[in-house]
Amino acid sequence: MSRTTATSTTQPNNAEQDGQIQEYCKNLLSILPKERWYGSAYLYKYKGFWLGPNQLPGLITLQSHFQAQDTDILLITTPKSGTTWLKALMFALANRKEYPINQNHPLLQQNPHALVPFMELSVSPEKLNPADHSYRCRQLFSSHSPLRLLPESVLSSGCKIVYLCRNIKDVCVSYWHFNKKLGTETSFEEFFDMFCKGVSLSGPVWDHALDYWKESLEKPEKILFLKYEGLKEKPGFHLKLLAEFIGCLISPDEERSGLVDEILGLCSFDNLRNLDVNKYGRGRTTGNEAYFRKGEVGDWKNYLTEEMAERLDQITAQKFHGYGLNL
Ligand code: PAP
Repeated sequence: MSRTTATSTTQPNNAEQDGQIQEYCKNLLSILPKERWYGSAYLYKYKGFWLGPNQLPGLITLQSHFQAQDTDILLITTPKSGTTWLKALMFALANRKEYPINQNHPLLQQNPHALVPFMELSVSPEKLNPADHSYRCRQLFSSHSPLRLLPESVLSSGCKIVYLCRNIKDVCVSYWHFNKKLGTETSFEEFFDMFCKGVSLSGPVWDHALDYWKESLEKPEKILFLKYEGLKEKPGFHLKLLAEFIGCLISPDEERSGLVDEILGLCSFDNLRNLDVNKYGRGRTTGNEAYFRKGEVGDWKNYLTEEMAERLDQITAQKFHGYGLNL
């Protein structure tokens, strides 16, 4: 099957193969270790990572169907690390010729998740909204996939990966708030405990980041490893770095005309949060407003006790010891 599987439809002649994959995944989910996540949802432990009931079949389907191209760009994050922001920035940056930054920009009418959907959640045709296609950049994909579960062609092709992660304590706090929007009744203490044990979508969050970190050190031309805090601190610098990494440099003319500030302004937390589509629109699982809470660095201080912060810091220090990574 061609790579269009992830962006458009599944070819009919592959229906049988898809049926087999579905059956395989159904059996797999019935035997994998599982943990309660939110509401009636479970996470399933597969090859060391906790995955959702739609995410796992999606990733397995992609492994057999997705053929990455050298020109593809894959945005990978641990959940609640700034995915929405990265999608907005990259959509605006990579598509600036097709969609100049003006009053008609797609980001003013669509949530970034609709413009750059998660590839593992877009593989079945019925989940795709054909209306979105006119906006979709054919090159940009996104995923929460652990490195080891990516389709083989992503690693063997020239496809580039931008990886974004975030301070673990802020991720934990952001995640609990997000799950509350999804309807979880789990207390913060219970959630914190699960998170520390590594149980969160695509978790353990440390293992997710570490695998990409190590790979980025070996292949810096393949993986650009970024931190949310760095993006917040020096957004202009990072936007230019992103442009350079994906091979669409911001020209001196563009720079003089203010492109960097225009993109940053368009994608800023305040601008996106106040758009009607993000205030009142709905995504796959929740209202779009759930993706725009505070957008701050260090909000964990308002939620974690000293002991909790210490516990997370200890796990982080242990997991990253000797690798030169700090979150
Ligand atoms: P996802 O992985 O489920 O898609 P993601 O976008 O990573 O979610 O997480 C949302 C976080 O990014 C929120 O953080 P908070 O809970 O600490 O507030 C959200 O506020 C923040 N965020 C969303 N958009 C932006 C933006 N444009 N700039 C900075 N932060 C943002």
